[in-house]
Amino acid sequence: MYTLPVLPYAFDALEPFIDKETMEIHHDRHHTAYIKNLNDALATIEGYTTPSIEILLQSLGSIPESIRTKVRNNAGGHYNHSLFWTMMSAPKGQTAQGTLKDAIVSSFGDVSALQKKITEVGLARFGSGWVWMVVDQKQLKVIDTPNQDSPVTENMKPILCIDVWEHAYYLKYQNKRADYLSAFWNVVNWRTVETLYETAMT
Ligand code: MN3
Repeated sequence: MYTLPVLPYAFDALEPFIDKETMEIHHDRHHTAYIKNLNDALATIEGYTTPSIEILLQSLGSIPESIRTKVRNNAGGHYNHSLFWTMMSAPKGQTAQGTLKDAIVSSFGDVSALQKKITEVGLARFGSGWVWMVVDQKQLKVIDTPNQDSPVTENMKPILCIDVWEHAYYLKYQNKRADYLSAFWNVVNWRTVETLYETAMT
């Protein structure tokens, strides 16, 4: 059984950039629904013991075909949102530091060039999905995925993610995904991103 992680801050902690109502609905209803659907689907496999969510996402081929799409969508939904909550924190004017900053400079030029690239990729994602910074073969890359697909399935290591489904921003930003993406940089928890980077490189 997979369970809903506790949000590591209050629903209103990200105001005014991400509003309280969006956070409450997104965490308590959307994320809860992915977990329920995932548990329900896996409960139909007799004697199945749930592995870590990462292992599940890397072994979707072993899931019975009749429920594989449901498991893929909802396991991705659970993993992606669990990571996304840790990606944000109350606005404190943080920026990237240390070995992560050095890697960003060498891969993208500087932090603002990285942010511009992530924004472009996030805007170009047609329909629902995610934009990511991942470590792939020890290299930093910016990628996007459709729906709830997760880079973990492709053995990449996500270190930063932004949900670009409309449910992540519609109440406050309506159709203006660009404004949401620009506001997001105020609430990035760069300390989390740095820790994920260091772990991914070891
Ligand atoms: Mn979402």
